[in-house]
Amino acid sequence: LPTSGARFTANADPRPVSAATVAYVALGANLDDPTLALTAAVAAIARLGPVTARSHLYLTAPVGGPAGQPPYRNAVVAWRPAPPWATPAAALAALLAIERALGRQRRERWGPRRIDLDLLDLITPAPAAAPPFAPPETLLPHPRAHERAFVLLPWADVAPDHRLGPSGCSVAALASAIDRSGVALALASDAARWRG
Ligand code: PH2
Ligand code: MG
Ligand code: MG
Repeated sequence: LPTSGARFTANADPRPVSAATVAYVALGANLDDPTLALTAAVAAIARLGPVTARSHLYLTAPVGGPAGQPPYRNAVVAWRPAPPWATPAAALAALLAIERALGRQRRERWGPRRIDLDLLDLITPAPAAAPPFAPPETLLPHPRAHERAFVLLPWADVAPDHRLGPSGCSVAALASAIDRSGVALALASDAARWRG
């Protein structure tokens, strides 16, 4: 991936052409038809910039939340948000809008949901200055990603060498060290619907 900062075109247009922004999005669902929800979410995300990689589909035991909720489907995609979505705040707003369009209803924290789209990280070649006070949702990388096998395993499918923070561990290293009980590849029939 290009990381060398702004490039300049050789033509007459003097405006800088910034190298692509890359975002990683975690998808989760455990109500109705979770695989359909994840597939629909990827289609919606792809309308706002190319989805360049998608992980395997995982079947995962719920972590936290009320007892007895159904198992989750989880996945991670790499996304190149087009301007104006190529900032953390705009990408997050776009993902929340897609959640709402797909029928997400927020009842209780970590409760069952039709779709959950979490921005794991967003890498911009020339990042804008960080706002001095950012709400927790915009903290990147996502503050709980490194402790969740249902995030790290699919993330390692699409971006094993991505590092969480400038001097942080790679996604692959974190994934290989985490307890992966409760996280399995989805069955083939389910995975085939995800691959499309
Ligand atoms: N999301 C949560 C809380 N618990 N458990 C699994 N297995 N998968 C999730 O996506 C998930 C969860 C909060 O967003
Ligand atoms: Mg979540
Ligand atoms: Mg969420």
